[in-house]
Amino acid sequence: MNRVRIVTIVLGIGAAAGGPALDLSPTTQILMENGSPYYVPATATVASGTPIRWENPTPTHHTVTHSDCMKEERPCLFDSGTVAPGGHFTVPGLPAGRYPYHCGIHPIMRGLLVVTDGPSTPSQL
Ligand SMILES: [Cu+2]
Repeated sequence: MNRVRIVTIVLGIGAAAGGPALDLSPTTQILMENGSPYYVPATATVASGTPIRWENPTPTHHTVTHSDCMKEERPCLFDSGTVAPGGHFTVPGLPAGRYPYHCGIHPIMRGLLVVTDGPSTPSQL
């Protein structure tokens, strides 16, 4: 009986910490870093409709801001606002296209999101 109780507790901790059970979704993850290349991977390729999630494990505030949208006369499709240390920002999925983005606080931080047609396109080969 004690063993059963211990297993239950361990599983509970895993779920609360956001363990592997939450990673089953096809969300693409991009990490922010304080050094080059700043966004990892700097160029991420995802299928349209796949959510993209940026994680900020750094001790610094950052943003994920769609670039060049104003001058190309198309709407800016995402702007995270300030993402605090330990925070994250998720875009629920985008139409196919190329989306350069940057950090509004540190303009040297630049990344590129390439969204391909169709859900079956491999994201990494
Ligand atoms: Cu930044």
